[in-house]
Amino acid sequence: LVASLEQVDESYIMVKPDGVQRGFVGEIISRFERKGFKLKGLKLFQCSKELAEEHYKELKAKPFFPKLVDYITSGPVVCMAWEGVGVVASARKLIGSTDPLQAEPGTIRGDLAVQTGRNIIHGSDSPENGKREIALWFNDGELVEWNPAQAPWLR
Ligand code: 3AN
Repeated sequence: LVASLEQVDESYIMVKPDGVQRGFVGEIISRFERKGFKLKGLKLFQCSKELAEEHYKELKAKPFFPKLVDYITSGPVVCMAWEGVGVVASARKLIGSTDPLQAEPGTIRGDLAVQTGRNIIHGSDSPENGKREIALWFNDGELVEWNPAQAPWLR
């Protein structure tokens, strides 16, 4: 299998407060499951201002930074760690462009969102940031190593 020789990555995926409030948690999880990635961590979480600022520290100088922090802390988010071959790049395709009006139909943002400042989901932009963000949002013990191929009830 060619795929088994390729890099297994991790991506930090987060349903933002508007995605939670609009009831898209199940649909978003489903899209990643159906694609074939493996869930390693999952929690509903109220993010502090400090954590939001750390997560988005590369955007600190942007004029929209304070609004971005207010948005992400405005209600609970759903934090997810997904693992798989090419998961970072693939997740960004599933998610679609940052501006939902530019996102293709069939993508999460293309199907479900309108505004950049309310774009319902986050996905890591590089494998390095995937690792950094998962370590930032999850504590030790909240991530599970498991093998979906072990399905004793099918034997
Ligand atoms: P993405 O989330 O697609 O990786 P980034 O990393 O460029 O996009 O931006 C991070 C987040 O900052 C976006 N998800 C969005 O919530 C917010 N953002 C980016 N650009 C703008 C903007 N022009 N106005 C308001 N919020 C923005």
